[in-house]
Amino acid sequence: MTRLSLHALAQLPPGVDRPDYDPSAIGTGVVHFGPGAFHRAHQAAYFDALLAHDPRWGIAAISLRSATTVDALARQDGLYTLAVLDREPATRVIGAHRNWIGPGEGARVAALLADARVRIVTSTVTEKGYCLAGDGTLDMNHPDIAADLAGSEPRSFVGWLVQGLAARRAAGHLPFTVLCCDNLSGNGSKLHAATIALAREFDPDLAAWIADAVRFPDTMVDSITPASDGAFLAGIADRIGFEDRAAVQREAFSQWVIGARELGDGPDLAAVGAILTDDVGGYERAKLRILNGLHSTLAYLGDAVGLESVADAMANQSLAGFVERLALEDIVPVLDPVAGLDHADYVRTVLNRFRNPAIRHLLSQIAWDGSQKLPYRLLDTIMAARRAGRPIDRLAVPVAAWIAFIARKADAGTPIIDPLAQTLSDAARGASDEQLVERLLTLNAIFPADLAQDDQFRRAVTTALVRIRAGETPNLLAE
Ligand code: CS2
Repeated sequence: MTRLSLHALAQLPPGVDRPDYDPSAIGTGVVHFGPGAFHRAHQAAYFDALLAHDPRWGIAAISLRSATTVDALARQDGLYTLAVLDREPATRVIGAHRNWIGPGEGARVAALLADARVRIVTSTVTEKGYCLAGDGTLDMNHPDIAADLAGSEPRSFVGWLVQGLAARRAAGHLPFTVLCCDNLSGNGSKLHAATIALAREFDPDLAAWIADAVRFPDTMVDSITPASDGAFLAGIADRIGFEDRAAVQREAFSQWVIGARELGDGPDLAAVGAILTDDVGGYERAKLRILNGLHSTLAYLGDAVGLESVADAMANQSLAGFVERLALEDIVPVLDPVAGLDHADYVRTVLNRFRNPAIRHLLSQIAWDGSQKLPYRLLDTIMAARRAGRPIDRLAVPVAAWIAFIARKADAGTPIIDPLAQTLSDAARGASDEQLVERLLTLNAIFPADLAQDDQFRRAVTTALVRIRAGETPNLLAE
C-alpha cells in the first residue's frame, strides 16, 4: 500500500480533513523534543490549527534516542493522521512538522536551537527524561548529566537547552521560551531550575541570564492518547487509503493550560484554544492528582484483578465505585480551591472520559514508569492528607497495589518498564509483604523520607498489601 505523503493529500477520501495550509511552505518556529504519540496528538494539533492563519509555527521534531517516529515522518513528508475516537469521531491529517531529526544528528539540533526564528521549545520526554532526583532538582549523578558535563555534544534534553541558550546568548538573539509538556507538578519551574543548575557548571553568567531572561511557564496538558497498535494502524490504512506508520488516536477532549499571560512574540496559542493564565498550579494539581492519580489506581488495581483497559476497569462496578470515592472523599478535600474549577464536576467529567467506549486505553501502558509517576499522582495527596490530619487508608491502597504489581512482575520474571526496573525487581523478588514495604518505601528516589518513616503510612500500606497479595482485592474495593 502507498505511504501517506504530500502527493496523497489530494486523494484522501471525503470525511478525512487535511491541512488548511500548504505543509511544504511553512516555517520552523517550534522545536519539539520527544515526538511520541502524545505530542503528535496534542501540541501538534494546536500548531496545526494555528498554521492555517500563521505559517511561522511549523515544528521540528527531535528524537534523541529512537529513530522510529522520525523515520516514519521522513517517509511521509512529515504527515500523519490524527483519529479522534469519541462519541463524534473525526479523522484529520496533520502537516505541522517541517523537520524530523533522529539520533546522531546533533549538528542539526544545534543549528535549530540557535536559529532566531525558533521562538518556542516544547518537550514530551516523559517524567524520567528530565534527569531529576527524588526532590525534583537536577540529579547531577544521572549518567546523562554526567555525560553532558564531560562531553562536547549534549546527551540529555536539559543539556541541549543549556547549549542552545548559550548559542543564542553568544549570538545576541532573544532566548526561546520553553514549554514542558510532561505530567510533573510545577513542570516549567522544575525544568527552569534544572537548566540553571546545569548551566552554572559551565558558566555562572549564562546561568544568571537563564534565570532572568528565559521563560519556562508551567503547563498542564491533557488528552487521553492510547498508544498506536497494529490494529489501530491497520484501521487507519483502511480509512484513508494510504499506509501511515505515524498515525495517532486520542479522545475529543483536549486541554493545554499555560502559566503565562502571553507568549511575547511567540505563537498565539490562545487563538487556537490554549488557556493562558497566571493560575496554572491549581489546574495542574487537579489534573495530576485526580485524572492521573485515578489512572494509576485503575492500572495497578485493575491489573490485580485481571482487567486490561481503562474502559474495562470502569465497567467493573466495585473498582469504578472505589476510584470515585477515592477522588471525592480523599483527593478533592486536600486540593486548594481554584477559581473557575469545580473539583467535584471535574471528577465526574474525568470518570466519564474514562468510560469512553470508542477508546481502548491499556492499563499496562499507564502502569509504566510507576516510580516516576507515583510521587506527583498519589504521594503528594497522601502528604497533604497527613498534614491535614485526614485518614489515608484508602489512599494507601493504590500505593500497595503498585508494590504488589512490582512483586508480581519480579516473581514471574516479566520485564518491568521503569527507569528503576533493576532496583525494583532486585528489591521485590521473593520478598515477604513486610520486606516489600520495608525495601520499597526506603527508595528515596520515590518516597520522601518523612513519608517513608511515617508509621501510619507504613501500617496503611502494609495492611492493604497483605490483603491484595492474599487475593482479597475485590473485598478491599467494596469497602
Ligand atoms: C496516563 C496519561 O499513561 C499514563 O500514565 O495517565 O498519559 C494520561 O492519559 C494523560 O496524562 C491524559 O492527559
